[in-house]
Amino acid sequence: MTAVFDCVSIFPEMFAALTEFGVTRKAREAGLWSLALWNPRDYARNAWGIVDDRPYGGGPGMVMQAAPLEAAIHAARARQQSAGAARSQVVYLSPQGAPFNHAKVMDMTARLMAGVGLVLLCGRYEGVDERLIERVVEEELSVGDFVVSGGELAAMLLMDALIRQLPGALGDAASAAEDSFVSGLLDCPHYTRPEVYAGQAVPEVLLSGDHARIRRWRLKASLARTRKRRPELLTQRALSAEETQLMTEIRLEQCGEQ
Ligand code: 9WO
Repeated sequence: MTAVFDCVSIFPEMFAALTEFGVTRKAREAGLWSLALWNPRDYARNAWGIVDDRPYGGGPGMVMQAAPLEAAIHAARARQQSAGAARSQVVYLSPQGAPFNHAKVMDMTARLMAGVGLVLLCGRYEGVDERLIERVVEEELSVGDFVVSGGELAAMLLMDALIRQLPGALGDAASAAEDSFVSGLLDCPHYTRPEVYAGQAVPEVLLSGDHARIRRWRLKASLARTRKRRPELLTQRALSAEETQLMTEIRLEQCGEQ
């Protein structure tokens, strides 16, 4: 089943970043996902395609009006039905949303594969009239604690994360199941040729051909990195007996460094 995406945006050309490049382009060409774009300007009831107005209560900037957005979302939902979606879910990307993380990626991918189309609403200016959000938005999501110029980059980031999970999206060599965060840990360092670069050698174990030792070294490197950079990930996750032993080694080694 094709994953069905629709985006509502005043800058539909931005989505070429997904449709024209890399893994996401190949996956679309293979029919794993489809995308249609809906410009609220085409649904404005004025001759100039104006879809924003001044905020009630005053202040700087402009707010996107509800009506043209609702009309564009309505058109998107209709397209999703004809593309084979059983139902649609409308998501608004904003810094006020719930955190988008790996658990959400897996959840939303499962829903896409079960035939739930995603309509992504991309705001611009200072945001969207709250009444539109109350009427049609089922989920508000944030991709990080920062503000950018509009919701498009966040929508593309979300879509990319879901698309690479679709079966067949990554080649045989790569697998989304091997990704960082599937294990709940940060990824280990990677090396390729040459063996010595700028006087720095590749860790000897990676040249040994001893797959058991290599696996253990990588797991230890992942644990050490996670402990150093994202310790909260370790408190949210149980450790196996092997991981507990590696953590003990890491603590002893890092005490020696200080
Ligand atoms: C613009 C602005 C201008 C003057 C004064 C205050 C202002 N606030 C904003 C603003 O927050 N604009 C947002 C732009 C409105 C919603 C769409 N935009 C957006 C989405 N920026 N960043 C996101 C986003 C989405 C998901 N995850 C992280 C950030």
